[in-house]
Amino acid sequence: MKRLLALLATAASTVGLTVLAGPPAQAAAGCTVQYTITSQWEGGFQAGVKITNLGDPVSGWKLDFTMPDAGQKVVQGWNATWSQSGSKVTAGGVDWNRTLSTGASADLGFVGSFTGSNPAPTSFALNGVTCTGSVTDPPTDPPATGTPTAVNGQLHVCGVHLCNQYDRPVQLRGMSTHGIQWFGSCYNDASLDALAKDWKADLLRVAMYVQEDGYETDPAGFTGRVNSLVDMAEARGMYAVIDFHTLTPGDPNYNLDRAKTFFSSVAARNAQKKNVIYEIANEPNGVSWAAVKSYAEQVIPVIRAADPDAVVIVGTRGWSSLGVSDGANESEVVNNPVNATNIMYAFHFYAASHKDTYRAAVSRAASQLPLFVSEFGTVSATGGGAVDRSSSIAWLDLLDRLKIGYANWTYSDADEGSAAFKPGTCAGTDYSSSGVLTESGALLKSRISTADSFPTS
Ligand code: IDC
Repeated sequence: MKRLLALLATAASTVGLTVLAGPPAQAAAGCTVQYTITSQWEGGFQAGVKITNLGDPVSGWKLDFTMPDAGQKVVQGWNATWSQSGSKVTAGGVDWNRTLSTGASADLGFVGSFTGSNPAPTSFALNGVTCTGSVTDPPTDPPATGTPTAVNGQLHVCGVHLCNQYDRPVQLRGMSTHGIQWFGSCYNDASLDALAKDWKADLLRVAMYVQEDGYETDPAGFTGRVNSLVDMAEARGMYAVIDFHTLTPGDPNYNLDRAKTFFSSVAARNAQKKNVIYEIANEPNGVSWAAVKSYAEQVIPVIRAADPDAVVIVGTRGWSSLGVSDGANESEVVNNPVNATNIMYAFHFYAASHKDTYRAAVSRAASQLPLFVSEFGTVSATGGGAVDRSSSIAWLDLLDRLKIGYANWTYSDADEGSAAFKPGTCAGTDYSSSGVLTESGALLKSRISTADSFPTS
């Protein structure tokens, strides 16, 4: 129930929202509608609309709903006739789905554009009968056998490791998105297929910036976009790290209220899924460990209330360097850990900038703290410059040896050395050939695509 209320409170932000109507007497009428933003990019999006008829059979139907934001427009739809007048959208049944027996569904969808925010519509009417009522969890798709999530199931922290459903340590290897507010077009079915099948990645980190035109400008739209990427990773058997990408300002407490709102929503919505890991603050900087710990101890309970068993990653001081970039070290965390269980601490590095001192800190800390490298680059800390091959390889060898999971910055075509794809790649459809990879992308693909050896007993 708590979950339902949380979802209702953020209904406008929820994708995969299902609305139920109780059938009146006489001709039974009622419906559920599930509206899912399946992908979103700058100014555009794709939505799936699933109608289920709960009433008497119909031999023709019209679905009406209102776009919440004046700038939202249907551009082109499928599996229905689509029209829009002002903010009112009407979809009508076509030959192959005009007849809906009781319990039958029709799947339609459209490509849309938007100018301001892109919230999901909250109310739908089928043949004039409003579909209102309770909100239920979105369906969870069982992952294909043999995929990382199918083999490992729900993860948990065991000692200093991340463990799978057999309580055995696993190392997850994958990629981080770039800021989804800028590179949304890079995350689509083709690119995620390539990540799962060609790269054989175990995880996708979803970097949702909070500032820099990110979450704070459109909480509902970004929440929906993150949820849809969680679903896309789940469908391919990959874990999804939901990264609340705080960066500037460096004090995560600046975003404490936003974090509580965001995580209560995504944790409720994704509670039944086994593929979600929550990363509550990307890179605290210019702030004490005590302040970061205080933030964590306020945000983690919000997640636990909705999704009790998920692993949470806590950022560390000095841009998630365990304090090293601020002249401290891991002892400040070891001596004053976050008061919570089933958590890991983030360590981030950029191979051309962070070398032996940082590797020494990780080597020491790894026997005392559960660590997760939720972001690293092969280049300098600016995200640009040349790939430092020898430092990158030294780091990756160390992480493999210590069984520390990682996500590389970035699975994108940004015009900077850290991007895995050459500029322009995301405007096309090829994410698989070697010709689209940068030097960094080729190095990471070669490391990530080697066989996993996940223990199964
Ligand atoms: C960088 C991006 C760059 C963007 C900049 C500012 O690569 O395109 O202009 O952020 O938002 C981090 C951060 C990550 C940085 C990355 C490289 O988590 O957001 O991305 N980096 O500078 N920490 C260390 C390096």
